[in-house]
Order: sequence, then C-alpha cells, then structure tokens
Amino acid sequence: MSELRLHDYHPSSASLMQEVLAGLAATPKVLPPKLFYDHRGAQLFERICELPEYYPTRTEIAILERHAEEIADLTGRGACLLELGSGAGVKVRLLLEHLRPKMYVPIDISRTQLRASAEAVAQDYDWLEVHPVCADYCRPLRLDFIPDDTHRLVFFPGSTLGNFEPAEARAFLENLRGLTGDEGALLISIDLKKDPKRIDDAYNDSAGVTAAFNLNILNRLQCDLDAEVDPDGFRHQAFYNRRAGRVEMHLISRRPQTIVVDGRTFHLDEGKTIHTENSYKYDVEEFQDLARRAGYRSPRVWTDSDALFSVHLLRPA
Ligand code: AVJ
Repeated sequence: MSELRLHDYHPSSASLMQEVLAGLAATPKVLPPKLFYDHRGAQLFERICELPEYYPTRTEIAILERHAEEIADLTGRGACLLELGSGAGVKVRLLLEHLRPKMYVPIDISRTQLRASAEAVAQDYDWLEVHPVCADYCRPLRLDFIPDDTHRLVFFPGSTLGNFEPAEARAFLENLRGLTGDEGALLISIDLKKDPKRIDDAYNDSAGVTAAFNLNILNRLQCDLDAEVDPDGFRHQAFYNRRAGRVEMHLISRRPQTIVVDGRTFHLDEGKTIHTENSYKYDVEEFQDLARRAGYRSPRVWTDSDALFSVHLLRPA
C-alpha cells in the first residue's frame, strides 16, 4: 500500500496564538477546546473513552453497531463518507462494511493520530480510497479532490457539536450543508440530558484522566507557544450546569500567579478560572428543533434503551 497523502491544513501556530491571547485577555478567561488535542491530549481522550464513568462512547458504539445496516439502507452505499473529528477511527469501522463507501475522508486537527488511524483504515479496508485531512473543521474546508458525482454522508460522532454554543451549533449545522450537498445526509451524535450526577461523574472520573486531559492544555501552551505557565498551579473543575444544560470545564488557579505568552503577562488571583470547555446536552426534541431551524429534516433518530445518547440522521430540507 502506497503512503497515504495527507491533505494538511493544520491551523498555523500564529492563528492558535491569536486565539490564546484573545482568550487569556478575556474576562473570565477562556481557551478553545480544540487546544486539548495535541498528541498527548488525543491519547488522553482515547483513555477517557474507556473510562467506566464516561458513558457516551460505549453507548454511541452500541447504537451504531445495532443500527449500522439500517443506517446504510437509509443513506445509500457507495457514498463519499466524510468524518468530522475522526480521532482514533474506532467508530467509523462499525459502519464501513455496511456503508461500503467509495471514498473515506477523515478530518481531524490532531495530525499524528489522524495519519496513524487513516493508514490503519486504508490497510484494513484495501477496497477503500482514504483521504485524510488535517484541519480545524470549524473553518471552511477545501476538499476539491471529492468527485462531484458522488453523494455524500457527513459523519459527526461523539457529541462534539456540544462544544458549540447553541446559536453557534445552528450556524455550524447550516454551514455543514455545504459539505453534505442537497442530496447528501448528516449522521450526528448528541449526548442527552439525564441525571446530573451521571453527567458530573463522566467528567470527574476517579482515575483523574479527565483532570489530566484538562490540565494538558497548559502543557500545550508551554510546548507549542513557549508560554511561561505552571500547570501545577491549577486544578481541574468540571460540573453540570443544569440551568444552561451544559457541562463546564475550568482550570482553577491555586494561588496568585501569571501566565506569559508572546511577551504578554496575564494575572490570575487565587480561585480565578480559565474556562476550557462547554459540553451541551440536549433532549431529542430540543436537538430536532435546532436541526429544523438549521434547515434539516430528520427522517430517523436512534437512542439506547436507557436514553443516555442519541444518533440522528439529518437531510437538508
Ligand atoms: C469530544 C467534546 C465530545 O465533551 O464529552 C471528554 C470531550 N471533555 N471529557 C465531551 C471531553 C471531557 C468530549 N467531546
């Protein structure tokens, strides 16, 4: 098998630097969750997916396994399958034999993991044309290698849409119609609202992997942006904000301290936080309403018997 060609549009460190400087200058301070996914962060997230407390991944996998054939019947075989946030490439493997896509386009910001998982898929599915794209899918994507005459299925797993504010989520879904095309479809996963304790536990695992994942964002600033920051000066915090319907992750400053990035000094008093992630949860009806307002109709939704998680098939209306 010849070496896969990686379509590399990884954001420049200059653009990441701009986002970090703007976030640290804001009140309260924020950092974008895409910063989590450097090589170590991607590995930590793979471990999170294995945790007993983190129900989303295993529940989603069970739903996809159970309904893969129906999903293929409804979306059509021989499509161009684009996956947003392909990560370790575990979930798509549940669908490939059923969907038999003509082409697979995994899109992810974590270059090393993307290259490895794309090569493994190309190795294991020798009938499949694989085009890995290293990019931030929140930005416009140039995918001119995809033939026009092929219908598209966009797969957005993991409930990562939850990282967007609901209004941003709607705008993002609207933009995704450019990727699906009018004849295409979107297969998207959404974590459901449930007992707050179950959600809290999923982001505060007893092994401390989520805490390490959260704190790793500071190591990233040190390694990729030469920041002067002491990760030990911060502690992990995650809680379910029931009123907002979202999990919030923060880094709490253990003492008065500074972070220096690109020659700029940012002060944090003891107890002050850096907001690193929101993970919105929806009811099925709430998400279907959001999808409708984004210009989609939803012929089908699958959930597990405990209604922990959902997978929606959307088509441009
Ligand atoms: C990959 C964004 C879906 O919000 O559940 C896991 C990331 N953050 N544990 C999520 C995450 C903390 C995950 N998403």
